[in-house]
Amino acid sequence: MSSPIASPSPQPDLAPEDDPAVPDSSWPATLASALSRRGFLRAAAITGGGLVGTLAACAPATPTPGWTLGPLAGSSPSPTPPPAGSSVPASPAPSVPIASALPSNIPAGWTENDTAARTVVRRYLGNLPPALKGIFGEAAFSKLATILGAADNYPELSLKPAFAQVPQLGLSDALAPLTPEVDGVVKVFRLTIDEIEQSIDEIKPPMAALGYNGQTPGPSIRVNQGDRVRAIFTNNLKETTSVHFHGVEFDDFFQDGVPFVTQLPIVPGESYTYEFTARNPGSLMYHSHHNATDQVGRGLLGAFIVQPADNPVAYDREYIWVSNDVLGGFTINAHGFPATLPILAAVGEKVLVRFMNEGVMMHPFHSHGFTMRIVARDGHPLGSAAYDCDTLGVNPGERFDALITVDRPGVWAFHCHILPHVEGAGGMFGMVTTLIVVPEKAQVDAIVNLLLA
Ligand SMILES: [Cu+2]
Repeated sequence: MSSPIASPSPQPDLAPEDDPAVPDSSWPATLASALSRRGFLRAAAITGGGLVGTLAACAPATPTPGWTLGPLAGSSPSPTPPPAGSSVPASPAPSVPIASALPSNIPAGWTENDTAARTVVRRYLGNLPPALKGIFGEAAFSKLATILGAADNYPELSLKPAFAQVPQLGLSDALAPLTPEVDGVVKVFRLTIDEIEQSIDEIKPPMAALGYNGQTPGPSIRVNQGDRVRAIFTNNLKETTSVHFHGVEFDDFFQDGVPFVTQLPIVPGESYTYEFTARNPGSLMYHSHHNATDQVGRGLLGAFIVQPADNPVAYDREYIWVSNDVLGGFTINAHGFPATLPILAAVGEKVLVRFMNEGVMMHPFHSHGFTMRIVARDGHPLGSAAYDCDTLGVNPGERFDALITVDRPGVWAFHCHILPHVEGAGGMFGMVTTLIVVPEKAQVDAIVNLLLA
Protein backbone atom coordinates (compact mmCIF):
# COMPACT_ATOMS: atom_id res chain seq x y z
CA MET A 1 0.00 0.00 0.00
CA SER A 2 3.04 2.21 -0.06
CA SER A 3 4.39 3.79 -3.15
CA PRO A 4 7.45 5.93 -3.74
CA ILE A 5 7.18 9.41 -2.33
CA ALA A 6 7.74 12.32 -4.64
CA SER A 7 11.20 13.75 -4.31
CA PRO A 8 10.94 16.66 -1.88
CA SER A 9 12.22 20.07 -2.73
CA PRO A 10 14.79 21.53 -0.33
CA GLN A 11 13.24 23.53 2.46
CA PRO A 12 14.84 26.33 4.43
CA ASP A 13 16.44 25.08 7.57
CA LEU A 14 15.03 27.47 10.13
CA ALA A 15 16.31 25.99 13.32
CA PRO A 16 15.81 28.36 16.22
CA GLU A 17 19.52 28.78 16.66
CA ASP A 18 19.59 30.28 13.17
CA ASP A 19 16.92 32.83 13.93
CA PRO A 20 17.90 35.74 16.15
CA ALA A 21 14.24 36.52 16.80
CA VAL A 22 13.75 33.21 18.56
CA PRO A 23 16.36 32.53 21.22
CA ASP A 24 17.18 28.86 21.50
CA SER A 25 16.56 28.94 25.25
CA SER A 26 12.94 29.92 24.68
CA TRP A 27 12.05 26.64 23.00
CA PRO A 28 11.35 23.30 24.61
CA ALA A 29 13.93 20.73 23.67
CA THR A 30 11.54 18.65 21.60
CA LEU A 31 10.47 21.64 19.57
CA ALA A 32 13.99 22.88 19.09
CA SER A 33 15.00 19.48 17.86
CA ALA A 34 11.99 19.09 15.63
CA LEU A 35 12.47 22.50 14.13
CA SER A 36 15.66 21.64 12.40
CA ARG A 37 15.66 19.48 9.34
CA ARG A 38 18.30 17.37 11.01
CA GLY A 39 15.94 16.94 13.89
CA PHE A 40 13.18 15.78 11.61
CA LEU A 41 15.37 13.22 9.97
CA ARG A 42 16.66 12.04 13.32
CA ALA A 43 13.17 11.67 14.66
CA ALA A 44 12.04 9.82 11.59
CA ALA A 45 14.93 7.43 11.88
CA ILE A 46 13.98 6.63 15.45
CA THR A 47 10.55 5.43 14.44
CA GLY A 48 11.59 3.83 11.22
CA GLY A 49 8.96 5.86 9.48
CA GLY A 50 6.12 4.12 11.26
CA LEU A 51 3.17 6.31 11.99
CA VAL A 52 0.91 4.18 14.08
CA GLY A 53 1.19 4.94 17.73
CA THR A 54 -1.32 4.76 20.48
CA LEU A 55 -1.68 8.09 22.16
CA ALA A 56 -2.81 8.00 25.71
CA ALA A 57 -4.18 11.04 27.43
CA CYS A 58 -1.26 13.45 27.51
CA ALA A 59 -0.49 15.79 30.31
CA PRO A 60 -0.11 19.38 29.17
CA ALA A 61 3.42 20.23 28.19
CA THR A 62 5.49 22.42 30.44
CA PRO A 63 4.50 26.03 29.83
CA THR A 64 7.11 27.84 27.80
CA PRO A 65 7.49 31.30 26.40
CA GLY A 66 5.59 31.75 23.19
CA TRP A 67 6.52 33.19 19.85
CA THR A 68 8.57 36.34 19.78
CA LEU A 69 7.67 37.77 16.42
CA GLY A 70 6.47 41.10 17.71
CA PRO A 71 3.00 42.39 18.44
CA LEU A 72 -0.10 41.53 16.51
CA ALA A 73 -0.64 44.03 13.73
CA GLY A 74 -2.64 46.97 14.97
CA SER A 75 -2.49 45.87 18.56
CA SER A 76 -1.21 47.31 21.79
CA PRO A 77 1.35 45.44 23.95
CA SER A 78 0.45 41.94 25.08
CA PRO A 79 -1.45 41.48 28.31
CA THR A 80 -0.25 39.12 30.98
CA PRO A 81 -1.21 35.65 29.73
CA PRO A 82 -3.81 33.72 31.72
CA PRO A 83 -2.67 30.62 33.61
CA ALA A 84 -1.75 27.61 31.52
CA GLY A 85 -4.68 25.32 31.03
CA SER A 86 -7.31 28.00 31.12
CA SER A 87 -9.52 28.37 28.13
CA VAL A 88 -12.81 29.71 26.95
CA PRO A 89 -15.89 27.54 27.27
CA ALA A 90 -16.50 25.27 24.31
CA SER A 91 -20.05 26.46 23.88
CA PRO A 92 -20.61 29.22 21.36
CA ALA A 93 -20.51 32.69 22.82
CA PRO A 94 -23.48 35.01 22.36
CA SER A 95 -23.27 37.38 19.43
CA VAL A 96 -23.13 40.57 21.46
CA PRO A 97 -20.46 43.18 20.81
CA ILE A 98 -18.90 44.11 24.10
CA ALA A 99 -15.87 46.05 25.12
CA SER A 100 -15.21 45.53 28.77
CA ALA A 101 -14.66 41.75 28.67
CA LEU A 102 -12.37 41.82 25.67
CA PRO A 103 -8.61 41.72 25.87
CA SER A 104 -7.19 45.17 25.35
CA ASN A 105 -5.16 44.32 22.28
CA ILE A 106 -7.68 42.83 19.89
CA PRO A 107 -8.18 44.48 16.53
CA ALA A 108 -10.91 47.07 16.17
CA GLY A 109 -14.22 45.56 15.15
CA TRP A 110 -13.76 42.24 16.90
CA THR A 111 -16.26 40.89 19.41
CA GLU A 112 -15.87 38.20 21.99
CA ASN A 113 -17.09 35.82 19.28
CA ASP A 114 -13.93 36.45 17.36
CA THR A 115 -11.68 35.81 20.31
CA ALA A 116 -13.65 32.63 21.10
CA ALA A 117 -13.35 31.44 17.50
CA ARG A 118 -9.61 32.08 17.59
CA THR A 119 -9.22 30.30 20.89
CA VAL A 120 -10.81 27.15 19.48
CA VAL A 121 -8.23 27.07 16.70
CA ARG A 122 -5.48 27.80 19.23
CA ARG A 123 -6.67 24.76 21.18
CA TYR A 124 -6.68 22.65 18.00
CA LEU A 125 -3.10 23.57 17.09
CA GLY A 126 -1.69 23.81 20.61
CA ASN A 127 2.11 23.83 20.52
CA LEU A 128 2.29 22.77 16.87
CA PRO A 129 2.61 26.23 15.26
CA PRO A 130 6.18 26.90 16.39
CA ALA A 131 7.19 23.55 14.93
CA LEU A 132 5.56 24.50 11.65
CA LYS A 133 8.11 27.27 11.21
CA GLY A 134 10.76 24.86 10.09
CA ILE A 135 8.27 23.19 7.78
CA PHE A 136 6.48 25.98 5.98
CA GLY A 137 9.21 28.60 6.15
CA GLU A 138 9.52 31.98 7.80
CA ALA A 139 7.02 33.91 5.67
CA ALA A 140 4.21 31.43 6.24
CA PHE A 141 5.15 31.14 9.88
CA SER A 142 4.93 34.90 10.29
CA LYS A 143 1.44 34.91 8.76
CA LEU A 144 0.33 32.11 11.07
CA ALA A 145 1.73 34.01 14.03
CA THR A 146 -0.34 37.05 13.10
CA ILE A 147 -3.48 35.02 12.43
CA LEU A 148 -3.26 33.21 15.76
CA GLY A 149 -2.16 36.27 17.74
CA ALA A 150 1.12 34.77 18.83
CA ALA A 151 2.15 38.04 20.45
CA ASP A 152 -0.43 37.31 23.16
CA ASN A 153 1.78 34.43 24.31
CA TYR A 154 -1.51 32.63 24.79
CA PRO A 155 -1.66 29.58 27.08
CA GLU A 156 -2.58 27.02 24.41
CA LEU A 157 0.77 27.70 22.79
CA SER A 158 2.42 25.74 25.57
CA LEU A 159 -0.11 22.90 25.58
CA LYS A 160 -0.43 19.86 23.40
CA PRO A 161 -3.05 20.20 20.67
CA ALA A 162 -6.53 19.34 21.93
CA PHE A 163 -6.56 16.01 20.11
CA ALA A 164 -3.36 15.03 21.89
CA GLN A 165 -4.89 15.81 25.28
CA VAL A 166 -7.74 13.33 24.92
CA PRO A 167 -7.44 9.57 24.59
CA GLN A 168 -7.14 9.10 20.87
CA LEU A 169 -7.27 5.71 19.26
CA GLY A 170 -4.09 6.14 17.29
CA LEU A 171 -2.05 9.09 16.18
CA SER A 172 -1.86 7.77 12.70
CA ASP A 173 -3.62 7.61 9.40
CA ALA A 174 -5.83 4.78 10.56
CA LEU A 175 -7.41 3.52 13.71
CA ALA A 176 -5.15 0.93 15.27
CA PRO A 177 -6.25 -2.49 14.02
CA LEU A 178 -6.91 -5.48 16.22
CA THR A 179 -4.39 -8.30 15.91
CA PRO A 180 -6.11 -11.66 15.40
CA GLU A 181 -5.22 -15.03 16.82
CA VAL A 182 -4.86 -17.69 14.19
CA ASP A 183 -6.70 -20.99 14.51
CA GLY A 184 -5.76 -23.04 11.48
CA VAL A 185 -7.17 -21.09 8.58
CA VAL A 186 -9.40 -18.95 10.78
CA LYS A 187 -8.53 -15.44 11.97
CA VAL A 188 -9.96 -15.11 15.47
CA PHE A 189 -10.82 -11.69 16.89
CA ARG A 190 -11.83 -11.35 20.55
CA LEU A 191 -13.70 -8.27 21.62
CA THR A 192 -15.47 -7.11 24.73
CA ILE A 193 -18.54 -4.90 24.74
CA ASP A 194 -18.11 -2.33 27.49
CA GLU A 195 -19.48 0.68 29.25
CA ILE A 196 -16.86 3.38 28.85
CA GLU A 197 -16.26 7.06 29.43
CA GLN A 198 -15.58 9.08 26.30
CA SER A 199 -13.96 12.51 26.17
CA ILE A 200 -15.30 14.36 23.15
CA ASP A 201 -12.68 17.05 23.64
CA GLU A 202 -10.09 18.09 26.19
CA ILE A 203 -12.38 20.42 28.15
CA LYS A 204 -15.80 18.84 28.37
CA PRO A 205 -16.24 16.20 31.07
CA PRO A 206 -16.18 12.59 29.81
CA MET A 207 -19.52 11.15 28.75
CA ALA A 208 -21.02 7.77 29.55
CA ALA A 209 -20.62 5.78 26.35
CA LEU A 210 -20.34 2.26 24.97
CA GLY A 211 -17.40 0.70 23.19
CA TYR A 212 -15.67 -2.41 21.93
CA ASN A 213 -12.48 -3.35 23.77
CA GLY A 214 -12.95 -0.22 25.86
CA GLN A 215 -12.97 2.27 23.01
CA THR A 216 -15.21 3.94 20.46
CA PRO A 217 -14.91 3.49 17.57
CA GLY A 218 -13.92 -0.07 18.37
CA PRO A 219 -10.59 -1.32 17.09
CA SER A 220 -10.51 -1.72 13.34
CA ILE A 221 -10.85 -5.31 12.21
CA ARG A 222 -8.82 -5.97 9.08
CA VAL A 223 -8.79 -9.14 7.02
CA ASN A 224 -8.10 -10.18 3.46
CA GLN A 225 -10.81 -11.08 0.99
CA GLY A 226 -11.50 -14.78 1.30
CA ASP A 227 -10.36 -15.04 4.91
CA ARG A 228 -12.35 -17.10 7.35
CA VAL A 229 -13.24 -14.77 10.23
CA ARG A 230 -14.29 -15.70 13.76
CA ALA A 231 -15.31 -12.78 15.96
CA ILE A 232 -16.05 -13.56 19.59
CA PHE A 233 -17.84 -10.82 21.52
CA THR A 234 -18.26 -10.85 25.31
CA ASN A 235 -21.08 -8.67 26.55
CA ASN A 236 -19.97 -6.75 29.65
CA LEU A 237 -22.99 -4.46 29.51
CA LYS A 238 -25.97 -4.54 31.83
CA GLU A 239 -28.20 -4.89 28.78
CA THR A 240 -28.59 -7.19 25.80
CA THR A 241 -26.96 -6.45 22.48
CA SER A 242 -25.86 -7.99 19.16
CA VAL A 243 -23.23 -7.35 16.50
CA HIS A 244 -23.87 -6.88 12.79
CA PHE A 245 -21.05 -6.86 10.26
CA HIS A 246 -22.41 -4.17 7.94
CA GLY A 247 -21.94 -4.81 4.23
CA VAL A 248 -20.78 -8.43 4.52
CA GLU A 249 -22.38 -10.82 2.04
CA PHE A 250 -22.81 -13.77 4.36
CA ASP A 251 -23.11 -17.32 3.09
CA ASP A 252 -24.93 -18.22 6.32
CA PHE A 253 -27.60 -15.67 7.12
CA PHE A 254 -27.59 -16.67 10.79
CA GLN A 255 -24.32 -14.71 11.11
CA ASP A 256 -26.08 -11.47 10.23
CA GLY A 257 -26.49 -10.28 13.83
CA VAL A 258 -30.13 -9.18 13.97
CA PRO A 259 -31.91 -10.24 17.18
CA PHE A 260 -35.17 -12.12 16.66
CA VAL A 261 -34.43 -12.43 12.95
CA THR A 262 -31.18 -14.39 12.91
CA GLN A 263 -30.26 -14.84 16.58
CA LEU A 264 -31.27 -14.23 20.16
CA PRO A 265 -29.79 -11.12 21.78
CA ILE A 266 -26.50 -11.54 23.62
CA VAL A 267 -27.35 -11.32 27.32
CA PRO A 268 -25.08 -9.64 29.89
CA GLY A 269 -22.09 -11.82 30.72
CA GLU A 270 -22.53 -14.01 27.65
CA SER A 271 -20.09 -14.47 24.79
CA TYR A 272 -21.32 -14.89 21.24
CA THR A 273 -19.37 -16.06 18.21
CA TYR A 274 -19.85 -14.91 14.64
CA GLU A 275 -18.01 -16.87 11.95
CA PHE A 276 -18.06 -16.20 8.25
CA THR A 277 -15.97 -15.92 5.12
CA ALA A 278 -15.12 -12.38 4.04
CA ARG A 279 -16.43 -12.78 0.50
CA ASN A 280 -16.65 -9.16 -0.56
CA PRO A 281 -13.90 -6.58 -0.04
CA GLY A 282 -13.86 -2.93 0.93
CA SER A 283 -14.70 -0.47 3.67
CA LEU A 284 -17.29 -2.23 5.81
CA MET A 285 -18.36 -1.70 9.41
CA TYR A 286 -19.43 -3.56 12.52
CA HIS A 287 -21.95 -2.23 15.00
CA SER A 288 -24.79 -3.10 17.34
CA HIS A 289 -28.03 -4.13 15.69
CA HIS A 290 -30.05 -4.14 18.90
CA ASN A 291 -31.66 -1.04 20.38
CA ALA A 292 -29.42 0.46 17.75
CA THR A 293 -30.52 4.08 17.89
CA ASP A 294 -29.23 4.13 21.43
CA GLN A 295 -26.40 1.58 21.30
CA VAL A 296 -24.78 2.69 18.05
CA GLY A 297 -25.43 6.28 18.98
CA ARG A 298 -23.55 5.76 22.24
CA GLY A 299 -20.59 4.22 20.48
CA LEU A 300 -21.01 0.54 19.57
CA LEU A 301 -19.45 0.90 16.13
CA GLY A 302 -16.19 0.21 14.35
CA ALA A 303 -14.51 -0.27 10.98
CA PHE A 304 -14.29 -3.68 9.28
CA ILE A 305 -11.91 -3.51 6.35
CA VAL A 306 -11.52 -6.33 3.86
CA GLN A 307 -8.45 -5.95 1.66
CA PRO A 308 -9.38 -6.90 -1.91
CA ALA A 309 -7.71 -9.90 -3.50
CA ASP A 310 -7.40 -8.12 -6.83
CA ASN A 311 -6.58 -4.58 -7.92
CA PRO A 312 -6.20 -2.92 -4.54
CA VAL A 313 -6.14 0.86 -4.63
CA ALA A 314 -2.61 2.23 -4.16
CA TYR A 315 -2.18 4.85 -1.48
CA ASP A 316 0.50 6.16 0.85
CA ARG A 317 -1.58 6.97 3.90
CA GLU A 318 -4.95 6.02 5.15
CA TYR A 319 -7.42 7.78 7.42
CA ILE A 320 -10.62 6.20 8.71
CA TRP A 321 -13.33 8.81 9.23
CA VAL A 322 -16.20 7.33 11.22
CA SER A 323 -18.85 9.98 11.72
CA ASN A 324 -21.53 9.96 14.38
CA ASP A 325 -24.06 12.55 15.45
CA VAL A 326 -25.59 11.19 18.63
CA LEU A 327 -23.02 10.84 21.42
CA GLY A 328 -21.48 14.20 22.16
CA GLY A 329 -22.91 15.98 19.15
CA PHE A 330 -21.24 15.89 15.75
CA THR A 331 -18.09 13.79 15.87
CA ILE A 332 -15.37 12.25 13.75
CA ASN A 333 -14.00 9.10 15.38
CA ALA A 334 -15.89 10.08 18.55
CA HIS A 335 -14.20 13.45 18.92
CA GLY A 336 -15.42 16.93 18.09
CA PHE A 337 -13.34 19.88 16.97
CA PRO A 338 -10.93 21.06 18.29
CA ALA A 339 -10.06 17.55 19.52
CA THR A 340 -10.34 15.92 16.11
CA LEU A 341 -7.25 14.29 14.67
CA PRO A 342 -5.69 16.14 11.73
CA ILE A 343 -4.86 14.21 8.60
CA LEU A 344 -1.10 14.45 8.08
CA ALA A 345 0.50 13.89 4.69
CA ALA A 346 3.48 14.93 2.61
CA VAL A 347 3.46 16.57 -0.80
CA GLY A 348 3.17 13.98 -3.55
CA GLU A 349 1.35 11.42 -1.46
CA LYS A 350 -2.02 9.83 -2.03
CA VAL A 351 -4.26 9.82 1.04
CA LEU A 352 -7.12 7.35 1.24
CA VAL A 353 -9.97 8.61 3.40
CA ARG A 354 -12.55 5.98 4.29
CA PHE A 355 -15.75 7.83 5.13
CA MET A 356 -18.10 5.73 7.25
CA ASN A 357 -21.31 7.25 8.53
CA GLU A 358 -22.57 5.59 11.70
CA GLY A 359 -24.83 8.50 12.58
CA VAL A 360 -28.49 9.17 11.88
CA MET A 361 -28.02 12.14 9.53
CA MET A 362 -26.44 12.71 6.16
CA HIS A 363 -23.18 14.67 6.20
CA PRO A 364 -21.64 16.34 3.12
CA PHE A 365 -17.90 16.30 3.75
CA HIS A 366 -16.01 19.07 2.02
CA SER A 367 -12.28 19.17 1.36
CA HIS A 368 -10.63 22.55 1.03
CA GLY A 369 -7.91 22.87 -1.55
CA PHE A 370 -8.08 19.38 -3.03
CA THR A 371 -10.30 17.23 -5.17
CA MET A 372 -11.43 13.92 -3.77
CA ARG A 373 -11.49 11.06 -6.24
CA ILE A 374 -14.21 8.68 -5.13
CA VAL A 375 -12.97 5.20 -5.94
CA ALA A 376 -15.38 2.98 -4.04
CA ARG A 377 -18.89 3.12 -2.66
CA ASP A 378 -20.01 0.76 0.09
CA GLY A 379 -16.87 -1.26 -0.55
CA HIS A 380 -17.54 -1.70 -4.25
CA PRO A 381 -14.80 -0.37 -6.53
CA LEU A 382 -16.16 2.20 -8.95
CA GLY A 383 -13.54 1.45 -11.58
CA SER A 384 -14.06 3.62 -14.63
CA ALA A 385 -17.05 5.20 -12.87
CA ALA A 386 -14.77 6.81 -10.25
CA TYR A 387 -15.51 10.52 -10.05
CA ASP A 388 -14.09 13.74 -8.68
CA CYS A 389 -15.72 16.06 -6.17
CA ASP A 390 -14.87 18.33 -3.29
CA THR A 391 -18.10 17.77 -1.36
CA LEU A 392 -19.30 14.25 -0.73
CA GLY A 393 -22.66 13.47 0.84
CA VAL A 394 -22.47 10.37 3.03
CA ASN A 395 -25.78 8.95 4.17
CA PRO A 396 -26.21 6.89 7.34
CA GLY A 397 -24.73 3.44 6.74
CA GLU A 398 -22.83 4.48 3.62
CA ARG A 399 -19.10 4.22 3.09
CA PHE A 400 -17.05 5.99 0.46
CA ASP A 401 -13.35 5.61 -0.29
CA ALA A 402 -11.87 8.96 -1.33
CA LEU A 403 -8.39 9.26 -2.77
CA ILE A 404 -6.79 12.67 -2.34
CA THR A 405 -3.51 13.45 -4.10
CA VAL A 406 -1.90 16.26 -2.13
CA ASP A 407 0.40 18.31 -4.32
CA ARG A 408 0.63 21.54 -2.30
CA PRO A 409 1.65 22.15 1.29
CA GLY A 410 -0.58 23.91 3.75
CA VAL A 411 -3.14 23.61 6.49
CA TRP A 412 -6.46 22.91 4.79
CA ALA A 413 -9.86 22.77 6.48
CA PHE A 414 -11.86 19.56 6.00
CA HIS A 415 -15.38 19.46 7.37
CA CYS A 416 -19.06 18.62 7.08
CA HIS A 417 -20.83 21.34 5.13
CA ILE A 418 -24.09 21.32 7.03
CA LEU A 419 -23.06 24.46 8.80
CA PRO A 420 -24.89 23.87 12.10
CA HIS A 421 -22.72 20.74 12.41
CA VAL A 422 -19.47 22.70 12.30
CA GLU A 423 -19.51 26.37 13.12
CA GLY A 424 -21.40 28.88 15.22
CA ALA A 425 -20.92 32.33 16.64
CA GLY A 426 -18.18 31.09 18.95
CA GLY A 427 -16.20 29.40 16.22
CA MET A 428 -15.81 25.90 14.84
CA PHE A 429 -16.90 22.72 16.59
CA GLY A 430 -18.02 19.21 15.72
CA MET A 431 -17.23 17.64 12.36
CA VAL A 432 -14.16 19.69 11.48
CA THR A 433 -10.55 18.79 11.08
CA THR A 434 -7.70 19.78 8.78
CA LEU A 435 -5.50 18.18 6.21
CA ILE A 436 -1.96 19.25 7.07
CA VAL A 437 0.31 18.79 4.07
CA VAL A 438 4.02 19.18 4.67
CA PRO A 439 6.79 19.23 2.05
CA GLU A 440 8.65 16.14 3.22
CA LYS A 441 7.62 12.73 4.46
CA ALA A 442 10.08 12.87 7.34
CA GLN A 443 8.30 15.95 8.63
CA VAL A 444 5.10 13.96 9.07
CA ASP A 445 6.98 11.47 11.20
CA ALA A 446 8.58 14.29 13.16
CA ILE A 447 5.22 15.87 13.95
CA VAL A 448 3.93 12.53 15.15
CA ASN A 449 6.98 12.10 17.36
CA LEU A 450 6.56 15.59 18.71
CA LEU A 451 2.99 14.90 19.66
CA LEU A 452 3.83 11.57 21.23
CA ALA A 453 6.67 13.08 23.28
CU1 LIG B 1 -22.84 17.12 9.14
